[in-house]
Amino acid sequence: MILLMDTDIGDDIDDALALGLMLKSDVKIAGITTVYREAAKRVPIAVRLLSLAGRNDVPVLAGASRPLSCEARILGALNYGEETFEPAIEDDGGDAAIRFIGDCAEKYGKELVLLAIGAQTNIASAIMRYPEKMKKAGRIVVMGGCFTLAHDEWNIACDPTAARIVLESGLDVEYVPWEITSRVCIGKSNYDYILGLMCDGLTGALAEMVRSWSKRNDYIPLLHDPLALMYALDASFASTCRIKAAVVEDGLAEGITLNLTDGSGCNGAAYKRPDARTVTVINGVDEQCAVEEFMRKVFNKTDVASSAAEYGFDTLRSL
Ligand SMILES: [Ca+2]
Repeated sequence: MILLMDTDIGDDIDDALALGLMLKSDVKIAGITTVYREAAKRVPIAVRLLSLAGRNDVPVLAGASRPLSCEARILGALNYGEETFEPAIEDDGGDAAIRFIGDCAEKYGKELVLLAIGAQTNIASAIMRYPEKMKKAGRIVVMGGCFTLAHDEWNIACDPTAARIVLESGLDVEYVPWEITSRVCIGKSNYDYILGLMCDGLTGALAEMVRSWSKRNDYIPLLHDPLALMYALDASFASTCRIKAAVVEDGLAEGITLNLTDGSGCNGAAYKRPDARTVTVINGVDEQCAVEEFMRKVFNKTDVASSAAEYGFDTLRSL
């Protein structure tokens, strides 16, 4: 397996945490591409974390800032990592990053796992521009979608057209959806532990980014993107099911992912969608196990002060 992470690092803190987890995991890394508004400004944040891990060999490319189908939802500053914004990276509209994704698919073939933890603009663009190369790729693991509620999950809603193109691509697409990831919270005691962590290197930089992010956000980090990485690394980490799914690209339900397994849409939408595709969706994970593994690997925290009760989770659920 060799991973290519496509990320909107710089908004929610979970991308930085996923990158930290990837750097502390024993996995080959093909490269990192950034996506969504201010894609070029996201690059130095990733470069800094790679550098602290001694991984200057990993290429980082600025992808597309503009979605295929709509305007970027937020304008203005990113949420953390300002100290890394200079020097500015040239913004080529994502051309080099999209070409890089296609080239990696050709070079690594089925070994390549594309980890899509932002809007899917770059990956959809690569599928459109380099269809023959992209057919050679292995899995596409997407953090995104919601298949039990009529909820326009962020990564899908930021570029519904891109999400539709990826879903309909015929490639091996697996979804780690919002209704599962949003229940994997690090918990108050782990959060306080990270906020108080003063150390050097990658771990210290991640703690500093969490502190910077925490000044603008009043909720405890959820491990959306790290969970997608954990599943990409070890599919036995979560239970899965196969469903028929579609993306609503426009109109009032724009950005909603439909579960059409029963023919009507069990997340409340009675759509007939000939464009539905059968995809793999995570439908259960041991949240406490995920949080503990994350804290151990990324923040070297071996004593587990948190409890399942603190997270407020049930354990498994089914679609
Ligand atoms: Ca993300």
